[in-house]
Amino acid sequence: MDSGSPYYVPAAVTVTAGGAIRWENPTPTHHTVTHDACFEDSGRCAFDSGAVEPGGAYTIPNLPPGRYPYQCRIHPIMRGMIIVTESPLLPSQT
Ligand SMILES: [Cu+2]
Repeated sequence: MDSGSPYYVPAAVTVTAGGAIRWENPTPTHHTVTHDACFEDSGRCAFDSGAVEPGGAYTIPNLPPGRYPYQCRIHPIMRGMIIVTESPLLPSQT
């Protein structure tokens, strides 16, 4: 979450399975980090922070590999993407 614009920063992030993912909220207003599937009745809701207070943070311990588009319940124009990969990226030169 960025302090100056109503967007998540960075908008998209790639992490390795097993790692924690942490959001900080440096803005003066509440925000949420809500997996898009939480807006469906699919039972695939992976994470929903609830309202994160100004100066607060939200951490997901880990996620299974996959792509996780997410948004803010309070500001639907705020959207981001988490990509969780199976294993650490290999060096390009081997
Ligand atoms: Cu928001």
